Amino acid sequence: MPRAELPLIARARQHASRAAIVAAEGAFTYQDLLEASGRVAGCLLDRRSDLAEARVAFLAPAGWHYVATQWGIWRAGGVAVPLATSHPPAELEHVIRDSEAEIVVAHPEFAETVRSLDAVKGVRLLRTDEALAQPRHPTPGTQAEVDEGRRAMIVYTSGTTGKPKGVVTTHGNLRAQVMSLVTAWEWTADDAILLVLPLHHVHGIVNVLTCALWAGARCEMLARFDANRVWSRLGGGDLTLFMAVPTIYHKLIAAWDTAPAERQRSWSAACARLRLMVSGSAALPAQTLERWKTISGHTLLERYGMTEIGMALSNPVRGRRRPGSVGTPLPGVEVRLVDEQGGVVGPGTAGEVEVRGPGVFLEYWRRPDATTAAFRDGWFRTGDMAVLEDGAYRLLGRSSVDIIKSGGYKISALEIEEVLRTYPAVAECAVVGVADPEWGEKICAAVELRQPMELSLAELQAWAKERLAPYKVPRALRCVEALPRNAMGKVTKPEVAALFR
Ligand code: MLC
Ligand code: AMP
Repeated sequence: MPRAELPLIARARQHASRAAIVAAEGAFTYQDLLEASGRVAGCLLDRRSDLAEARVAFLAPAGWHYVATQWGIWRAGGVAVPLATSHPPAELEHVIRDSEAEIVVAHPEFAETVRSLDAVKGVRLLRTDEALAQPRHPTPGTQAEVDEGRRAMIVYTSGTTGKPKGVVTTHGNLRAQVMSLVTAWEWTADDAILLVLPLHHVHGIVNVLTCALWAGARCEMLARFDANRVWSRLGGGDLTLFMAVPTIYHKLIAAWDTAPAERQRSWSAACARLRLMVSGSAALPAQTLERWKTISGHTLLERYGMTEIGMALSNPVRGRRRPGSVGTPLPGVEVRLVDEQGGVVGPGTAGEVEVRGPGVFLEYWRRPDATTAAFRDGWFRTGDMAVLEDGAYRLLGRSSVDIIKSGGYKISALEIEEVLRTYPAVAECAVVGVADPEWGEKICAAVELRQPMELSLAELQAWAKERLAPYKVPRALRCVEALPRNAMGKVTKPEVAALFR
């Protein structure tokens, strides 16, 4: 047995013959995963004994190669930096450069995309199929000795300052985040979950994939969300858990509505056999909650979390789930509400949510000032406003108008504005999120044009698609002579939003 094995790996040995992953590539046991990730680790190490926290960026669709690579990076002592399959080159370049990746691993489907990036010059490039095919590392330790305090992962997330920042979590942070959810949501090795979320954010990585593998459960992975495929798997009747963002439930409801009556009945009956269905990453509209209950028999369990902290608040698995509430602190998580001066406020008074506990991240990568600013007396400042009512928290929105949530993705209005300002016809612009029943918020851009130039939404979208992830591309455009401004000349976002209503 190798020394100081990570708990996730050590636990997998106890479930060796059980099914771990079902994906496009086939079905794989925990033993398969241990062997494959050992081969990847050996390949990454390439005769070194420890990657010593070198960053390894990897780009693979949700599936077998993704998981074997992620575990291989961890076992080799590297820091896993997941890249988004939906991102255009400009965004991939930012993550690879900012994380100072030493190695980039790409699934064959994405090998060409990665090879053509400027950011990979001088970086070691590998293909997942090559890494997985390597013979076992000759020494008994196919892994480095990894202390739990070491960095494990960097996930990029948008903030109020321009480009996305890298959120660094240690192995200990990840373990705390996972154990909290495994306890609260009563995960066992008999669970089976369908993963439909992207694997460059914590909802998919931690709540679904890593919790499942920690518990010895089965994780079935779809490379991308497709409402009819999801329904047909939910209809299979052998899953126990499902987790998604509100937009996905909205899309599943729309697909159910258009299905023939007989299929609706069989989907609904099979869905009712799951033991738990969870919603999070954005506010769950009351209407979605109600419709889903009628269709599936499930009152969705709504919870609240963030890349920097994992999950913090949750409605109960047993007991009443309150619509509009995100429940109470999860095991091991401390939550308080504070006013603008940092004073703790009591029940019934709105305040900013602050969180403390072993799941809270280590730092923003290479941004010590941002890290310092994100904490107050050891508490992480979320930027979300909430109120405590009858012992449970209700979220009231974000303290910054420049943070948008669309389709469950956190998006910085400032980042989009910076990109749009480089378009030749755009003299000045303001981006806002406008409430939308399907997406939560829709990205809308108001633009002052350079005269006599013109701009249509289709032109702007075609141009933006090359530079921004699909969910950051504006969905509505208003060309205005002058953006609304206050007496100080600052653009007033509520008035900009009013242009789209
Ligand atoms: C895509 N489209 C959008 C859009 N995104 N339109 C409006 N707003 C958006 N945000 C459009 C596309 O342009 C395209 O249009 C069509 O929708 C289909 O695009 P797609 O990319 O194929 O979309 P789809 O796969 O259906 O994506 C929807 C989704 C996806 C909900 C499955 O957004 C998703 O996976 N979201 C989950 C994000 C997530 O995991 N967040 C968690 C972050 S962690 P056209 O015209 O070209 O057809 C976190 C912490 C926590 O938040 O608490 O969990
Ligand atoms: P991210 O930075 O992508 O991890 O997104 C975290 C943000 O998602 C939080 O700060 C909240 O604003 C939002 N969020 C997560 N869960 C919920 C929820 N249940 N209701 C409302 N907002 C949520």
